[in-house]
Formats: sequence, C-alpha cells, structure tokens
Amino acid sequence: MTQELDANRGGYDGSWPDEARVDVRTDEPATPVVNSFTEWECLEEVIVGRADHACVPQWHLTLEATLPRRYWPFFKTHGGQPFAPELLTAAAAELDELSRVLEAEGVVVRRPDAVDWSRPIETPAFRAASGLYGAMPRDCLLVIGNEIIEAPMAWRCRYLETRAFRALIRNYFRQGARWTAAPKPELEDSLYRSELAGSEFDVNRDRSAVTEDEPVFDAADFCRIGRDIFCQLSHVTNRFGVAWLRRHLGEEFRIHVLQFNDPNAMHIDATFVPLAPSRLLVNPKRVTRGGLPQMFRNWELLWAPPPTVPDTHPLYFTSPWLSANVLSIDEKRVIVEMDEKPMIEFLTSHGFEPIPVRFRHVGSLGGGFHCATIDIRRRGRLRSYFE
Ligand code: DAV
Repeated sequence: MTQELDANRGGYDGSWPDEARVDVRTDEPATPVVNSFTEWECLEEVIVGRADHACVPQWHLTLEATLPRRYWPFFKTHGGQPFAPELLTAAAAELDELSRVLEAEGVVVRRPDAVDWSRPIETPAFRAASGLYGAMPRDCLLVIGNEIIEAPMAWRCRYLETRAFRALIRNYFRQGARWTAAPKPELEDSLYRSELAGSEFDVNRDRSAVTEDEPVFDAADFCRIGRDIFCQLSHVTNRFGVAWLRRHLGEEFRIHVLQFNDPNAMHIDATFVPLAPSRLLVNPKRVTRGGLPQMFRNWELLWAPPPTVPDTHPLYFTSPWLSANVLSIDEKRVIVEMDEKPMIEFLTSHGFEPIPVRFRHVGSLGGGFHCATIDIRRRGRLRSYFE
C-alpha cells in the first residue's frame, strides 16, 4: 500500500480526488471542501464548538493580562476543575440550538469530538492542571482559502485544543483540504513576561504577557478580508507569530497589524468585524476612524451600540462586547444574541437581517457566535476588496 493510500484509511471511499473537482452541470471547477476567504461570503459549511467537559484554566500570567479582574478569585479557586455542570448543560443547549438554526438556514454543521479536558497536560517544559475546552474553534483554527492552520496557542491549557477537531480535519484533508500546524510552541517560562505580574498590562505599550521568544498566536486575532488579512498583537499573539504566518501565506496575502484601544487585547472579533464588502462593524470603545489604515477611507463604519448584558451575568473571560461577536451567514443574514435588542435594531436599520439566538451561557465560557464557530466553506474566490 502506498503512503498516500495509507493516509486515506478510515472510511475513505476514493470518491474525492485531491485536485479540484468539476461540477458536471456547469463545467466550472467545484468549490474545494474547505474554502473561506472572508468573514461574510455565503456560508455553506461550519464547525460549531462543544462545551462538554470544559475546565476552568489554572491561574497563569496570561490570564491576569486579559481576564476581568473581578473573576480572578474564581480562577484562582477553581483552576483545573470542571465548570459547573449547570453552566455547561446550558451552554451545550445553546450550541445545539445554534447548530439547528444554521442548518435551517441551509448550512452544513459539523461538531467536534467531546474530549475529556480534565486530564492534565504535561511536557518537558510545563504542566497545566487541565485543558480548557473545544467550545471555541475560532481561537485554535485559522481557515484561509483551502487551508486549515492549527494555531500555536500561548495558553498552556490550550496546548492540545485541536484534539477535539482532529477527526474532522483529517476528513477535510481526505477531501482535498490543505492542513498545517504552525510550529508547536514550547511554552517555556521564558515566553512569559513574569516581571509584569501584579502590574499593568498593555499591548500598546510593550507590556504584553508574551515575549518574542518563539512564534505564538491565536487564530481569533486574525480577520480575513480576501487578500488582506487584519490582525492585532495581543497577550497571546506576538510579532514572531505574525511573521511566521506572513511568510507561510506568502505573496498572495497581505497581513496588516492594527492597533486598537484595548490594553488587555485577546482576539480581534469583538473589536473589528467586517460584515460585507466595504461594511465594517467596529467597537466604538476601541476603534477610531483615524486609527484605521487609509485603505478603509471609503468603508462604511458601523459603530456597534453598547452591549446590554446585565452586570450580574458572569463573563469570566471577556468584556461585555461579545454583543459584536456576530456570525455572518452572508452579506445580509447575521446571527446575533437574542437579548441584545439594540444590536438587532441597529443591524436591521442598516439593511441586515439579524437572526436572534440565545447564547449568554456560551458567553460565560468566553465567546460569541464568531468565537464558537469556524467557517469551513463559504462561496467565493480569492480577491481584493480594496482599490
Ligand atoms: O472582550 O473583546 C473577544 C472575544 C473573545 N474570544 C472581548 C472578547
């Protein structure tokens, strides 16, 4: 048996050659099984995360740099233990409902494996008391064109997070997708700026939790607008990580590093959210028109209304701006948190068709609709959206 055939074991029936197939009705090359260049083109297939067995991460400098101070005691007390079963059951129900809504809109939905995250992670360099979860595929997987890239994540508890998605990824590979894991980081103590513990963190003043010792990034610090990819440096994404991705993607793509008013930055997708060509939803607390590159001068900026999540609702990992963490099905249809009435009205008044879904408990785990999904296939080809 050749290596190629061997790699295809496990149910592969040989009906998917790896080259682009041809649609016999049109003679057009069929869209590859993995194909996504933007955040808004018509969504055909998506992975929706799973809350099962999610664990509270063990306290670490990278948590101090990003998480709301009021929840630090929660992490210090419960680190390494599973989240409360009631929270996980409620979050799982919301993720199931999101899946049903997407299916009803004509999207193929895949779900990851339910992994036991309570097992510790140990390498020669570190030990983490537990993993985190498989709830937020946007953080650990970057899809650009027909390639799935596993992100080199800076949180030790997230070191093996793509395990939940490996069975799906293997199948996408069998169907022609490209599959890459960025260099596995070592996550030695020297990656972390321990001297900043107990002081102020600010990604814009060279006070990030991570050094430049090795490349690290979370996929959710990147945002795709065709040939142009926008990202931010954060407490999990360093310059070295951006440089690795830039060289890996090559000349076809341009990576732009943006700066926002978000000292505790981790993930760009509640800050800078393109919804259609020339239409960008922005977080008014973090973005100014002058702070965006000139290339956006003709873009319509949609200033997100303030979030309405009650202060009593626990958001352990994030700001309340998860309200802006929407998922576009196409240039009109946008999945929005059901209780975020101002956002629903705002999008409606701008010609969008919001689809409300309940998602507050997933919010407690650190993400909105964009975080909890990863688009596998959207219609459309590689192109530039800027003159
Ligand atoms: O408060 O900006 C962003 C999304 C986290 N995955 C925030 C959270």
